[in-house]
Amino acid sequence: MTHASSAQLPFDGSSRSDAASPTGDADSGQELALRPVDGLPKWVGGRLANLLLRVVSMEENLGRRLTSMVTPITGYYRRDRHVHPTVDAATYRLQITGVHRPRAFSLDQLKALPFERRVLVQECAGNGNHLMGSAGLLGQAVWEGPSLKTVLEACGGAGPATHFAFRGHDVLKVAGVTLKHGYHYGLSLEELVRARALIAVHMNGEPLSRRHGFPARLVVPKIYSMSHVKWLAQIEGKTEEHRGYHNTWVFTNKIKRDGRWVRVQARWIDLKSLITHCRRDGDGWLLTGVAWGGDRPIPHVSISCDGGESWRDAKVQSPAEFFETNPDIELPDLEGAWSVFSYRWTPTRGGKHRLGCRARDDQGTWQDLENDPQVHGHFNQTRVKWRDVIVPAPRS
Ligand SMILES: Nc1nc2c(c(=O)[nH]1)N[C@H]1C(S)=C(S)[C@@H](COP(=O)(O)O)O[C@H]1N2
Ligand SMILES: [Mo]
Repeated sequence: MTHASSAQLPFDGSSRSDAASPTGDADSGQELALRPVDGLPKWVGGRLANLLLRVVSMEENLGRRLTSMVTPITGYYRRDRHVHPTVDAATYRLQITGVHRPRAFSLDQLKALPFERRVLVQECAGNGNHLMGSAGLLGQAVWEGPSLKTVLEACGGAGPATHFAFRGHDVLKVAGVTLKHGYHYGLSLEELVRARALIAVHMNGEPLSRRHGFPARLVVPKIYSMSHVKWLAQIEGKTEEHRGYHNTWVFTNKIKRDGRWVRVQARWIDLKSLITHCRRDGDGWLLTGVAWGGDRPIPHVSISCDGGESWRDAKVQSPAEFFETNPDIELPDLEGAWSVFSYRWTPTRGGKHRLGCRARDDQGTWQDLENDPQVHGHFNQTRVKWRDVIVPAPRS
């Protein structure tokens, strides 16, 4: 159990991704833009799209950063409700209520508990939805901090609590009047145990930045990040489900069951993949990207460069393979981490091509090609994300 060892991690893994390149010269030049086929209309250019996202307090991760095992903090996606509180580390307290022995933790007390060190996909539940198409609301960082289990044990256990609500310090007050209460989200104890949730105080070996929830946030591996409450102020043990607004209304889909549409909450991250780069590689192109599936390892990714008519195998590197080839790094817990993939492509003609990737998990389940017609909503959209590229005429 170390607190500082992750400082040696190759956080800017940009050079790492080339380890997967057959020729190794993928970084040497040209890169083609990958244009989402779904989502915002084409006339909404990249800048305008980013501006529109800012209006709802959302910043996407740039594709560039999503090829390596660890996504750099600068530019890491962000999503919240416009309020970024400045929390004083010296007076910070994390209140735990509704448990066996309710108590408060100072930041130092949290830091004195044994840490876990985990690398995992963090993804907004609305990532890659049909409205936006861009799919940049995800990243993979190294998180460190005490597990929720450790924190609860320091309170003598969960006591009567079967559910927990997590509340943030992002209260909006104007002239002493509360205009907005802090963000809150609830999960059952069973879900939190299954996910092995943690109270993160470090991201990529550094104290959390303000935008990512300084000084402490909840991180729930394999569950969508609406539950990863930033600027964590309170953990409230409850004897029934938390029926907050974000749980009940916001992050929900409608699913058709026995002929009736019922509302269900976004929860576990499903099987997905994304091509993030198309770079010059000798006389062809190197496609690279990431593939993930909650707790399911992804040993296989197929690529189509013709809009789905034919599929070929990509070369996949599992997170374990990546970290094992970096012997100076202490192996983190990798449950819920993505695989990276690469595929060398030599198109026979120039012009527009439609690229897609499709992950298959270790049980043989394939990522969806289409949206399920029995599901309506913006969350957990798993189907293949098509991208158009304009390729220059092949060199002869
Ligand atoms: N306190 C607080 N926590 C929050 C939110 C928020 O608005 N306030 N937004 C949630 C949502 S919807 C997402 S997707 C993640 C984004 O985490 P990030 O901004 O660190 O990437 O934070 C979650 N935690
Ligand atoms: Mo989100």
